[in-house]
Amino acid sequence: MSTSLSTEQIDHYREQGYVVVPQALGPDEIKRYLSRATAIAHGDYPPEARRRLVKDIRFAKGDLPMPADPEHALWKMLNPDRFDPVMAECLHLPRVLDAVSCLIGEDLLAFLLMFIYKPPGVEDAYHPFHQDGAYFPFEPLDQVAGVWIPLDPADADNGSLCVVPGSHRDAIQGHRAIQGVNAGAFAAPAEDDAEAHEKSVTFDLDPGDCVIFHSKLLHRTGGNTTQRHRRVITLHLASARCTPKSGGMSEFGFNLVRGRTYEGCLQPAEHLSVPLGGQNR
Ligand SMILES: O=C(O)CCC(=O)C(=O)O
Repeated sequence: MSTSLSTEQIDHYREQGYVVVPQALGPDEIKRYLSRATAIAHGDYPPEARRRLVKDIRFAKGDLPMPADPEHALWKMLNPDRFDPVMAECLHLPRVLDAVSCLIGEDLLAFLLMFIYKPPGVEDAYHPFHQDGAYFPFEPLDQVAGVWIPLDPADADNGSLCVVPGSHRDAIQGHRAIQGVNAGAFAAPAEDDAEAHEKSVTFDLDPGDCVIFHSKLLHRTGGNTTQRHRRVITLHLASARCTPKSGGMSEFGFNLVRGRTYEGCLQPAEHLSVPLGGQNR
């Protein structure tokens, strides 16, 4: 068992549904992933990866003029590990895996890596309250955690992560689409609940800090009222003891990143992520 989290941190996760791990990434790693993301945003990717670069809805629909810098128009890179070996390293960040293994066990499947932007100056680019577990057809959700790692200083003004402590004990709520919000960013009823907003906590984070949160925890991010970037790496991890509730698992592309698999449980998808250092660009 990894001992990277203290008993107090583990208890905090169990009670509140999240824990903050300061400086999970160092300055060199931050620089490496930021500069790689910038290169990708400026066109350094294979043609088949184009659909994985998703613009913020306001730029995609032409409601806002395209900024001079294409990186300022992006909402996210979806599973960049599937086309880029540098981004694929983010599935294996050692301090992140050490910490997550203290919470959901030593056998870990990583899935749904995203590099998410909050475009500078786009004040209404909010992502409403939701529970990630609403998207996941496997169980138990207590054995699934998300990680959110800003690579820029993140605060309430540029769209940092905001959570409702303790909400991971609630059931998964019905989620719905909201007009004007990025496609697929569904909202839980809590988005319209003043009490949920009052109870919520917004993190002030330094680059490289990591929030690990339970897959049922209600969370959201606000818009970016600043001209600063807010770029984050997000990743989800499931215990390899989780079992599928239905078919259609292949879209998740599980990667075994620690430990072993179990018969009848979630299985890694072969050859989805490019091998580390294994591709010429
Ligand atoms: O970083 C963001 O803006 C939102 C991330 C998030 O909550 C998600 O992708 O589920």
